[in-house]
This record gives sequence, C-alpha cells and structure tokens, in this order.
Amino acid sequence: MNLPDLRPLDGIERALVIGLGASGRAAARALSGCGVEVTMVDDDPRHPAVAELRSEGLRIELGQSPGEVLAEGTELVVPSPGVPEHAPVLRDAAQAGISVWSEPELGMRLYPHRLLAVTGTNGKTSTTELLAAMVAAGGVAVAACGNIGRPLTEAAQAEPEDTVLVAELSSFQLRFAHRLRAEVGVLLNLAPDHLDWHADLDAYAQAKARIWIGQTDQDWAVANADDRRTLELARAAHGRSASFSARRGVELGVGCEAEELVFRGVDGQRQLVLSLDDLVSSAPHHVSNVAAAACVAALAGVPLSGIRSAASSFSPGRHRLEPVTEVAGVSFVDDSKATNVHAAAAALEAFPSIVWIAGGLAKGVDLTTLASHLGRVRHAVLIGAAAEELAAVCRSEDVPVTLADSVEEAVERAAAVARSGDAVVLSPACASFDQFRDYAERGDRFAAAARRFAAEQRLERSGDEGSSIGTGGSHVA
Ligand code: UMA
Repeated sequence: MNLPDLRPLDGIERALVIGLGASGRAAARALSGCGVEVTMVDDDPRHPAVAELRSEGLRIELGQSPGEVLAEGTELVVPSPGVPEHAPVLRDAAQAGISVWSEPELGMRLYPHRLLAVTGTNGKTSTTELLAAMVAAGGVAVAACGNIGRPLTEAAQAEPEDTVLVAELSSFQLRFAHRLRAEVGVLLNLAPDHLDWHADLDAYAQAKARIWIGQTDQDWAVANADDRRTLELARAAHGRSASFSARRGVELGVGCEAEELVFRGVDGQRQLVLSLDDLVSSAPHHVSNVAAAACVAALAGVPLSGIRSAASSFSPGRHRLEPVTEVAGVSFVDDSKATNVHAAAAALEAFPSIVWIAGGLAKGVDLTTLASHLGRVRHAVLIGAAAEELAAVCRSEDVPVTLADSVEEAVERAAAVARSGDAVVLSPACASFDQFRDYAERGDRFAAAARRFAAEQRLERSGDEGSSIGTGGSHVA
C-alpha cells in the first residue's frame, strides 16, 4: 500500500464526507488514515455500512443534516457522486470558502499515479475496460477504477506507485475535480444527460470538460472528431490536442482510413492500428470506443502491437448491448441481460433511433419510469407477460406499439418498421422466465432470428440490385 502524500491536504484537520456508499467509504477511510477527523452523513438512516464504519472509528451522524456538520468547523467536504451540485450544503460550503473535492480528486492528491481518464455520455465503461486491457497487453501494471465500480481512491491507495490507473469518471465526479491531472484524458461524446443533477446542459458539459482540469502541456486532451461539442470543449484544455474518429482520418490521434484504424503521432506518420475486420463487431459505437481507447493508449506510449491484440480480442460481455448483425443500415443489438428498468433505460440512450423489443416478467417493478427514456424509440414491439403494461407506457409517450407472441415474431415485426439508421434493440427491462429458460436463451433466439432475417435480405438484395432496401429512409422489409 502507498504512503499518502499529505502536502495537498494543506493542514486540513476536519472533513465531512457525504454518503456511505463505495465512494464515501473510500474517501473517509483514506482521510481518516491521514489523521483527519472525519464525520460522515447519509440521507439513509438505515444504511447497511453504518456499523462497520463505526467499528473503524469513523464518526457517523445520521440525525444531523450535512449543513449542521458543516457549521462545526469543517475544512473539507467530499460529497458522494450522487449529491447534486445544487445541494444546499455544497452552496453553503462554497460561500464559506470551504473546499469541496470529489473522491477521485482526493485519491489523486493523496496517492499520485499516472492517470488515463475516460469520460463521455455513452460508452465510458466499455472504453475504460478496453483501455485497461490495452495497457495490460503493453506489459504495464494497470488498475481500472472510478465510476466503473472500484473507487479511484481505493485503487490509488492499494496499488503500487507504478501502476497506471485507468479511470472512468462521471460528470458527478468531475464537477468537483480541481487539480486532478490526467496524463491523457478523453471526452468520448456529449449528449444531454443527468440534468436533474446539473443545473443545465452547459453545466453538464463544463463538468465533463474538467477531465482536462489539471493538465499541463505535457499531457494530452483527446476529443471526438465526430462530435463537434467535444472538440469545442477541448479548446480550453491546457493539454496538447489530439482526437479520434470512427469515420475519417485525423491529423493527430486515431482515425479511420479505408476501413483501417490508423494512428498518427506528432511526426504525422501513418501507423496501422488494425483493420476493422479484426474487430469482434463493426458497429459504429464499438469502432468509436476502440478508436478512443487506442488513441489514449498510443499517446500514453502503449506499443501498437499491444493495442491491436487487446482490441481484436475484446468483446463487451455477452447479451450486453451485443451487436448481432447489420443489414441495409439497420443494426440488431442483443441487450437481453437488461432485466430491469435501469439497464434498459441505458440501452435506450445508446442509439440515436431505436426500434425497441421489450417485455417479459416485470417482477412487480414500476415500469412507468421508462416513459422518460423513450425519446429515441420510434416503435416498440412488446412480448411476454408485461407486454400490455409496457404498451400503456409507450402509448403515454406517443410511441407506436406492436404486440408479438414470440421473440422470433418480434424480430420480424421490428424489421418491418425499421429503416436505415435504426437500431433494433432487444432490451427487455424484464426477466425472461415467462417465455425462456433464462436471459441467455432469450438473447440467443433473438440473435438467431436477426441473423436469419439479415441473411434472407442479403440474398434478396444480391438477386435484385434495384430493390429499395438500403436506400436512405427506406424500410428494411
Ligand atoms: N446520498 C446522500 N445524499 C445525497 C445523495 C446520496 O446521503 O444527496 C447517499 C445515499 O443515500 C447513498 C450514498 O450517498 O447511501 C451514495 O451511494 P451511491 O450508491 O449513490 O454511490 P456509491 O456507492 O458511492 O457509488 C459511486 C457511483 N455512484 C453514482 O455515481 C450514483 C458509482 O457509479 C461508482 O461506481 C462508485 O461511486 C465508485 O466510484 C455508479 C453510477 O450509477 C455505477 N454512476 C452513474 C452512471 O454511470 O450513470 C454516474
């Protein structure tokens, strides 16, 4: 375990940690280990971690509001990511000149490491996993951490100094980052999100841009050449500019040229990373994630051979937004593992235009919360026990609905309404047990039906070059 660098604590003696979740626990333990007097608060008076934390000597005030603790001479506040930036305690702290640091900010101050940081609205977790695999394949010790699950502070404290931290950072964690220095920081993309937490879209974007907050001109600020807003935000970064693209070549970074991902470093030389054929999937979001991870890894000095071997063997978990096939501009995606509302909601944010296949056993969960995630759904095809319940949710948002008896029929119905640019996504929001052995069987049957359909379409197309399939805006079938 590392010894903490106490200098950045600047003599802080009393800190307030808000939230007893993974992030708050890591922050409190690190601070307490440095001799800081820590008080923890949580909105949940029955939080399961209370006894354990008290046994470690941490002071937990469940009856007190964060504001009351603040008034007791607090010098530092570390809020859990879930505490919104407009929370009164954070406003009060700012007014009183009390420092507010996110937990990753704290971890990097106390236990400095080389940091490769990933943020963006979508694709953060896959890109972080991929990047960590690339660094490992390059023969360097690496720890994936941050929003991906393991708090950065915990990883930074436990891992040897020469371990590279590859961190997924959310806008919540970045909002209160001040000096956090990422040797390479990438902003994958930007779309409206988390507007209940941030004041508005601009505040969300500015929080994301803090991925580059502590950089010097030795570091790299990487933006997405296919997403103008990320490029605009990167202009204010102190780090050197680089970019990635899944569609075109880039001046410095990783771009896509003639179906190949190509790295161009400061010398502008074209260096092949890999051919798109080497990837498990050529779905645009996967190519984009690979290009981003490869760009960060290459700028961090990982040999291209390591990048290539990690990228070509990487596939996001089975039945987790798994690309199945693509025909006439329509992709088919198996997200059968999304057996609850939260997981399905994530899938519904992952593609610009969706024909959604959903349904199954709702497990007594309130499905109406899905209503606010239907903005990109053009049509819903519903199966299983919860079909009618989901149909009501869809209709409340004016999303057209078709009911189907089986997942095979659902694929047929979905394909009939899909058009170029759509993703047909099986993301059920429900358990599978009413119609299938488990979610894997559901996903496999979806994938088999989608592949059958795509093969039929290709056959038809090769026999009829003049058909309307594949032309912009036309229906697949
Ligand atoms: N709490 C308060 N007051 C508040 C808000 C929260 O007291 O105003 C308390 C809650 O009652 C709870 C605790 O704070 O007891 C927060 O716990 P949590 O479960 O929300 O968070 P952690 O366990 O600390 O997990 C956090 C991240 N959670 C969130 O951002 C909501 C985890 O990301 C992350 O993996 C973990 O730190 C380690 O870094 C999860 C997530 O959903 C996966 N992230 C969002 C996303 O990906 O969309 C951003």
